[in-house]
Amino acid sequence: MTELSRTPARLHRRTILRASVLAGAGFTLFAPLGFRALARQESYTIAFIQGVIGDNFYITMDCGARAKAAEIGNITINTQGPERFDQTLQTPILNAVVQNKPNAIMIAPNDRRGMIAPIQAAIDAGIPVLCVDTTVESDIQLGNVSTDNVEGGRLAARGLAEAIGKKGKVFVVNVKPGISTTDQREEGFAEAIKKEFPDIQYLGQEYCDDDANIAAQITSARLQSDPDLAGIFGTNLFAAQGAAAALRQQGLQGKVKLVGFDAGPTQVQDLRSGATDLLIAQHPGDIGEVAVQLLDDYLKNGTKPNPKNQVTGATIVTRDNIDDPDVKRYLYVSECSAYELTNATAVPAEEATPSGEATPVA
Ligand code: T6T
Repeated sequence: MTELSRTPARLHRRTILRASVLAGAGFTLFAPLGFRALARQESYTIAFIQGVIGDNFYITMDCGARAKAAEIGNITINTQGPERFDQTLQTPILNAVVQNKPNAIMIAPNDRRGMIAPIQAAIDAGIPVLCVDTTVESDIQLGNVSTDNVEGGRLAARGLAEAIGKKGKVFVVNVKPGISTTDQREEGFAEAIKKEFPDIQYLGQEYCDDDANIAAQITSARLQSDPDLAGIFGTNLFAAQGAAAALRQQGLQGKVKLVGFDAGPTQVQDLRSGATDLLIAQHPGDIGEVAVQLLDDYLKNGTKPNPKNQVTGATIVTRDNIDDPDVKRYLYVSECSAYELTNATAVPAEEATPSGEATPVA
């Protein structure tokens, strides 16, 4: 198994240390709004706004959040999300959530710039906002918990390069410009191909708007225009699922190699059947668990996430390791009865990829 590292004991110690330093400095006087409100309250509500509903990645994250909330006790998680990955659909959902005055919001913003103003409005209304998975190009949020997506893109490049014998044409099916995570995966992929694989020609990316049907159309068109295509990287669940469907339809599964980000049920089937060669499973349940823990620390003690940017792991899934229990536990679920609390922690983002190099841990 290969993972992006996770060694958080130090992080936890730092958090505790910070809390006690603040307490010694008479911190109740200057306690943030969320904390003051909560000191007198026995239970509270966290609103979780997903990037899109019905996506196994966010379903699994929700299960992690709920499992952690149940473990801590007296926390209600209210979950909702837009029908499509679209800031014009997510903004009114966030606005309505703010009207209901939850104690905190965890959100996967649909656009790195477009969601800044709606998030600022929530903060102005006195509600702390933590970004999960995706983020905004701003410092206003309480913190960020996500996969190291640039590194994930590099891992995808290396996996695909191995699969195609380190030579030939490759192409990326991406989601939509402005989504922080998938933009970063493509950046990491492009960078690693350019730096490490001189005999691979990167043909660039096309966007599927988070729609597997469009991803299939894009892939089919590309197979027509470049019949010597060697490999494809699908940057998320729907991009990869659509690319696999196109390869199957054209009888090219196993001939044109496919690496997909995420590990939804259909992607797992595609891996088992040979339409996909490698998956990079994020740990969305861990993201949900860590997010709820960070919000609990903040609401109860006024302790802000420290550092502000924290990352959880990712696991490379192949046909050879998919039934290994340490890998299987990261395949995404469809319902929370299949989810087990991992008591996950995160690492500081800056420690996850020292000097921009890969840090996979066996
Ligand atoms: O890949 C995940 C998530 O990390 C990304 O931000 C959007 O797409 C997914 O939800 C998978 O569909």
